[in-house]
Amino acid sequence: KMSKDEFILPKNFPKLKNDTFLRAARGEETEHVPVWCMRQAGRYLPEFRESRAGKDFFDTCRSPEACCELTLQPLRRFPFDAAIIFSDILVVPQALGMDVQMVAGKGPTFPDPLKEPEDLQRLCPKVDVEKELGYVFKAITLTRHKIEGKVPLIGFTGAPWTLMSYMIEGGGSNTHSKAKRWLYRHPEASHIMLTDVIVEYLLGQVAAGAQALQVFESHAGILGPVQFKDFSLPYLRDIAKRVKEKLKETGQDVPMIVFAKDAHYGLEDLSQSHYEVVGLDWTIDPRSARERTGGKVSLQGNMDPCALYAPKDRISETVQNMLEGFGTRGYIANLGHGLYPDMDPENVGAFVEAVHQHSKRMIKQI
Ligand code: 1CP
Repeated sequence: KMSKDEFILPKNFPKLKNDTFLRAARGEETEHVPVWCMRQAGRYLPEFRESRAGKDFFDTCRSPEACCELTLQPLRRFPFDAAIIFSDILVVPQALGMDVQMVAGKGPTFPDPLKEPEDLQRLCPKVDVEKELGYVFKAITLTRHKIEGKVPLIGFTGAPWTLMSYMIEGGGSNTHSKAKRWLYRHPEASHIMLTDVIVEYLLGQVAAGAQALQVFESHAGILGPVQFKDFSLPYLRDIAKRVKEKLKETGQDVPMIVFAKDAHYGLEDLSQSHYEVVGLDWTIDPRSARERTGGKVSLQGNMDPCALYAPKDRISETVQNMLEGFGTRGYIANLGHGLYPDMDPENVGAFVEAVHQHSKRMIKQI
């Protein structure tokens, strides 16, 4: 039995028992298609709502024990093939010195967002990532111990454009017109230096025990192809390239996933951007995604989350079609975006089971 102190050191981790997710990320053979869900640790689970009740969201993010418990909850219910650490992309703007609060019924809110390029001077020019985000690293280390090698643990970050858009917009938005106004009015002040912090943050997560990394460019879709090429793609590439180079120096190899939501036009480019896996939203047809990425990467996604509102037999049918579209090799099943709070956990279970059952059968027949 380990003492409490040993759980905080990123060494002597339990041996990984199910590496299906990691093999699929690298395009290797598997016995079944691995599956996990974005927002699998979330409000659709009653035990999640109970754990979170009455507690501030970012206080929860700062507690390694709470993050560990929330990360493990979905694994107790469903045979997911990966876990994602409970945290949020907005801890990075906080580390840069911005105030971010989670307002009930409204979502993340920046009381004092960036309004003009002068405001960039408010951002901390040289973030001490270990000091500001060390609590995430501690959560990862503790969780990697407590997960007992059941499945790999995924670390994550928001991409520069998505983070910048929140920092300007001040919260969620339908039009993102404040953030886009900034891009059109101040293109020269739109290349704000988030990449260094993000690279260091991802490397810190790996050092702490993360076994894969996902970069969320959740607001890619509101950019057109031209702005995507200017303000998103170069940073996505730079991040993966720099993280990979650094890891290589120490002989480490951690698969990276890029999820640029609604970025149809960027699919070819994304498949040549140093990521092993490209995550897809549900508006992309699996077969055409395969054609356009030409076997260069593994694919992840992309069932419409709302398909989980259907009865279980229809979920199973939808999964079957999705598997036939993607094929079973170099594929990680997931939703095209996160689970919603009103979803029935039983249907999430049906989704996971359908992926495993259908894919096992399909792989045996090959
Ligand atoms: O109190 C609560 O529980 C609030 C709901 C919630 C949760 C469960 C928020 C607020 N964040 C999270 C956790 C979270 N966020 C995780 C870990 C859990 C898991 O995935 O299993 C992850 C990976 C994120 C990442 C995240 N946060 C993204 C990228 C993914 C995506 O959805 O595109 C984004 C955009 C955010 C911002 C955010 N945090 C929370 C909300 C409601 C939002 C979206 C706000 C908006 O734009 O309207």
